[in-house]
Amino acid sequence: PHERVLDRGATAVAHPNIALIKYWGKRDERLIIPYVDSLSMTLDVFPTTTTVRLSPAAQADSVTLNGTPAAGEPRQRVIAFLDLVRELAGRTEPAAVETRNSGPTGAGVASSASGFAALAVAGAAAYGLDLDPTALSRLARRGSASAARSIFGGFAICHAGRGVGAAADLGSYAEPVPVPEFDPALVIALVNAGPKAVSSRAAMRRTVETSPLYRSWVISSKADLADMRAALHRGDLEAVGEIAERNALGMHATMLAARPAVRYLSPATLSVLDGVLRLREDGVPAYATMDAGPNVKVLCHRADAARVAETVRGAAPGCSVVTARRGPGARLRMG
Ligand code: 2P0
Repeated sequence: PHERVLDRGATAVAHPNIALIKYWGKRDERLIIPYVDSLSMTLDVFPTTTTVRLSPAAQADSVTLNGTPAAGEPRQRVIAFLDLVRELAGRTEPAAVETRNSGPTGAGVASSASGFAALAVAGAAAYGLDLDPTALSRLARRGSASAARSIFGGFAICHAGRGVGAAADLGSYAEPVPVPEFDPALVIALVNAGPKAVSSRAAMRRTVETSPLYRSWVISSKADLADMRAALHRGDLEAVGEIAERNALGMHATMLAARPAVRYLSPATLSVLDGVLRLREDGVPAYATMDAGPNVKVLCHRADAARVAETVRGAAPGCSVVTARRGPGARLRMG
């Protein structure tokens, strides 16, 4: 089996996840340790497929993103991640990485979550590391904290961990939140699928360093998480949605208060939010969440998804709408 891995490499598929309780801000930038716990739903759309092939004869790693050689920051992040995998595996060979996103890249639809989850699974397999899901999640976190959650399907909680250094690293990983009966829809309104103006990494740093609202959000986020866990276990979509919406708006408020302000929300975002309010006034439970970009994800019952999608389209003409539901965890693709 080892020879086959060398020949054909290892291919993994991972899906993005959307946080209902957000991660925003790192207390350790090198180890990527979040300030807050987060909780997400892994989606069944926009998978990333990544192949890692060892190339012992090459001088350096090569990285291809959607068929084009990667350069600059994205390439550096993949190489730094491979260095970490090699260190864990006690190996030194360079690798060729080929990755494909079926969704938009860098647009606040969690391409780094699916990307680093797929790279963790494929990289570990290619270098012969035998890691359990917890260790894979911890490893994926070193690429992007949100990637720790995409190792798992359905709902997952990512622990921020305690302490510093090795203790923090050990304690910061995701695990499933088993609520098999809870199977809502997430209607994604892509109001702008282009890459974001400010990377979430830079925006988080600025928020932590300059926003007077950041500490309050961290405190309220703890309460939101406790409420969210209870609501999920009850299968209470209205409570889950309400908590997710307030947590996301609070996160954006911390960014708006940063100096200078980080504003990801656009006029089209606000139009969709108005549409979501109208749906609720009409008795349709629908709740919005937004990440590091203007796109809106609307949580609703699956039976209401078509109505929600129609409202969203009307609110932001020209946007593309994709309806997702809970999806699978990251896995190796055989053959
Ligand atoms: C999340 N986001 O919980 C939050 C909410 C965006 C808003 O995680 O710096 O790509 O690589 O750890 O995970 C996006 O940031 O950031 C993100 P890094 P990541 O989904």
